[in-house]
Amino acid sequence: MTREERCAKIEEAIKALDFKGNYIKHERYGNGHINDTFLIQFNQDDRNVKYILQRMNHEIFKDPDQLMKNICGITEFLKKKITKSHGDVNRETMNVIDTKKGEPFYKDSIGSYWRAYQFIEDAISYDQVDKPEDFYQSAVAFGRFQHLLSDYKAESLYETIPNFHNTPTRYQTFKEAVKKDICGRAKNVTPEIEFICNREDDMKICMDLLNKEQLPLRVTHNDTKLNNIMIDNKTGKGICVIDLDTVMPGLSIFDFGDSIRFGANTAAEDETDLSKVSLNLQLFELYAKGYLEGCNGSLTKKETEMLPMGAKTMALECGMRFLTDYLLGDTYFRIHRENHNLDRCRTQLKLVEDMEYKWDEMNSVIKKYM
Ligand code: ADP
Ligand code: GN1
Ligand code: MG
Repeated sequence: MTREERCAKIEEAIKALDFKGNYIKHERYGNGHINDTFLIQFNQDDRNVKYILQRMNHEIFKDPDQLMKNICGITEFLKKKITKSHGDVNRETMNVIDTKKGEPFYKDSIGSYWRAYQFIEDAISYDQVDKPEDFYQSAVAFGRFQHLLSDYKAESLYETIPNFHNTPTRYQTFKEAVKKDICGRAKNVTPEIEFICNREDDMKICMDLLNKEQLPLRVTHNDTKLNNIMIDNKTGKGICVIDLDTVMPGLSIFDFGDSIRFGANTAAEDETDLSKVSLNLQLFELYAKGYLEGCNGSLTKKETEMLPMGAKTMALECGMRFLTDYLLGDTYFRIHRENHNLDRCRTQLKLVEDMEYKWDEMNSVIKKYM
């Protein structure tokens, strides 16, 4: 699609959605790997009002109707709780903007799906940890999110991506990608393939505990990267959990783990100098403290004990997903350079290696909070 064609589609979506005021401009926004995100500006009574407009990734999220039902259900539920505790419903949860016809999303003339949210002002989402305090506050906010949704009807949620964090299923998909090797890239990544295959047994541990009912199925976010939290500019608190596309039944230890693999890494997710990649144990502890505080006693003893395994499993799974996408020709995660998915895979596997090296220390940290 040319730039002009894309702009025309954005403008079609803007016309269909129930924004107030006069449209000024739009620009690409954020660093998400999945959706196309735009900042939209309007003039309302001489005030500049912003919205977030997203073209949902329909290749990945097959059923936008079910996805938006999940999001509307969750945000309405959160709004009731926030109102009860005298919070600000405009900033502490996402607010979906309906279309002029009252639908929560718009399907354009070429079959793309669009949805919009109120823009959360005076807050920022970080792509890496600059101040440990921000990471701690994100932990409290993700923990609180878990706690607030602990009485949400999990069975009412659609599985927006089936088997999203089913690590053994991901492993099967990975092995098929290696076997088919449709791009002829497997020969470049023999050590990475071997590293993953050597850890087949580790991948089953958390899902086995779920199947044996030793870990509870909860309503989880499933994509708890630091940049999916808005941090308030004034108070420094994690004000709002965003990117709700993958809220589904899942494991709390995976929400914990996904945050760790992203935020407690001493390097960026796509760092090419692997000597910079390691697990920062201080950040690991800070996040564990914040997450448990936010959960406010709602995690079981077993869940708490398994937090390190949640972190290792998420790093391993994510590394395997990046490598699968590299082998399949980079069709899932948005890439910005050649071998981007391979670079991302390598940081995750290096992180797994470092977690294995620091395994006893990780477990000792968690014991302090049990
Ligand atoms: P993706 O699924 O591609 O990661 P996100 O929903 O996380 O997309 O959005 C991408 C980025 O856009 C976020 O990291 C955040 O910076 C910004 N963003 C998303 N929603 C809002 C919002 N309601 N208010 C302010 N910024 C937002
Ligand atoms: C994607 O959408 P975003 O950028 O927040 C992905 C996550 C991965 C992450 C890796 C729906 O998250 O599962 O952990 O990239 N989201 C989806 O950075 O697949
Ligand atoms: Mg995101």
